Amino acid sequence: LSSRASAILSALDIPTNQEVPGVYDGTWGGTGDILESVCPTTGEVLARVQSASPQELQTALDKTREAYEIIRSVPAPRRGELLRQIREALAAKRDELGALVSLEMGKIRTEGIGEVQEFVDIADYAVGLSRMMNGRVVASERPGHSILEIPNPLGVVGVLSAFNFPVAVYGWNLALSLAAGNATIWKPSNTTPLCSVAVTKIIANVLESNGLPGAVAGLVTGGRDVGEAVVESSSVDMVSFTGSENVGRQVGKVVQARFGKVLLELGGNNAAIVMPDADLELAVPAVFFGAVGTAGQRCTSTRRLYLHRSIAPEFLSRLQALYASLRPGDPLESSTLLGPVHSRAAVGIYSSAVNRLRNAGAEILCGGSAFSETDLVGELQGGNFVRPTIAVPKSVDVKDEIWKTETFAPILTVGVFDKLEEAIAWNNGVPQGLSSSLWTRDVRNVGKWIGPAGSDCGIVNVNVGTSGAEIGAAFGGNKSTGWGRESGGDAWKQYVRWSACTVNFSDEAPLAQGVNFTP
Ligand code: UN1
Repeated sequence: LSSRASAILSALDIPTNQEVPGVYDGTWGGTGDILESVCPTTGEVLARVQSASPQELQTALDKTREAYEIIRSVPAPRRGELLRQIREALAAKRDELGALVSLEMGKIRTEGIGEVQEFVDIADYAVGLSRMMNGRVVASERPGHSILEIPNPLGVVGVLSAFNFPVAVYGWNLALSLAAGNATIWKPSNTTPLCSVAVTKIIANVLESNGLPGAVAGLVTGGRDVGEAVVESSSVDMVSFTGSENVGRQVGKVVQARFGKVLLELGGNNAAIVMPDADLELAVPAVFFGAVGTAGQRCTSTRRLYLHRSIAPEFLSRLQALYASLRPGDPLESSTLLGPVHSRAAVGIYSSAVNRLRNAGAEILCGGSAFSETDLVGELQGGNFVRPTIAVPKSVDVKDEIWKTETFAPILTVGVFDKLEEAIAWNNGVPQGLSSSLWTRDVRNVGKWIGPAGSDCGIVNVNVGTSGAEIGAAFGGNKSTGWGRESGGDAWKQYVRWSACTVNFSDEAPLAQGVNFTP
């Protein structure tokens, strides 16, 4: 193992040069298939992770259920105290974990650390929430009666997370789920197992030192079969899935068929709209970050750019100047803005999307090809680097593949409009509905954009890019994005089972609606 990698793994107590146990249910194990964790920057194999066998998965599910029966009776503010300790433990390893995210996922250092910060933030939020997950008392129509709405714990929450946010998305789920009194079983992406092992170790330490079963926050690494088993298991009360629309559609069907609860965070095909009165000093860098940050691999990445005709040439020339400054680099170097895409497969997805644009007659303003080995120096030659691309198709037809498909790569597709209404129709005309962004200084445009005839996305920003949401508001999207909400806002309400309790304190037992049933 390179010294670069082994320093990062050692700092997080992950064994180097031997197989890494990838299953935790109170004890560590893993006798299933071996998952190779491959560094997207160099191609180096970072570790061989022992995933869950079918038998181990079953045991982990059983132990998670037992752990639920313990954690559900721990008072919510005590669960908040656990979250406070988890928050402290994560913050103490912020840089180390952030570096592991960069190493294994490929995002640049500041974003890797930012992702750990997102977990710290949601843990803070959940500490407060643990004293505020209030139900209510509803007025009864019957004398001497009270109606209580009580948020009780739900059970076992299965979290299936994607490679692109290997820490934060689990964090959003774990924090709310634990505050609500649930046990969680995590099936991370099979290409980022080390991040999940490192995070689980930190949380397990806190649970164990508080005398609680580690299976309150269990981990089962593995491939598709492990994910399917979690989704199909009737002992998983809610499945929270982040990933593609295709897999999400399957997950939704399977969980619905067994009447489980499901929370879906699927594709984004996010647009930024720039009006003639926008402050380009702000808008150009924001679009640059939205489209190129994380090498275009956020659900919230800016994929479509709709420019008003009057500012389009100036906007594009300023944006191209920023693109021209990009150099591929090691995401662990602080000067790097462009890291690799996560996998070889992602390079293929990028290349076919660029070809599709070319075949449709789009003008490629910059980028347009993956970096070949000869373009790269030293150990980066083994990495998955692609050139961020700006493409201008001949016209905008949001029913066309080139506009309506999410490509998880740094490709920005540009269209020119004359009227805001036209741009809003384009924004809304695709199947996905995650994030959207309007750039304007005219309050009348803002009113249109955030109102009933405005953006139909879950995230509707003004003078703020499509990506990089804070944890305080509910995060999620509509339509084929799956309608799920995670993180802040009212998202916690999905992690509980609501009990409507009518209690009679009186000496009479009247029926509702004045019904008389006396013989
Ligand atoms: C994702 O891409 O799956 O808003 C999550 C953002 C981040 C989270 C993205 N806070 O870009």
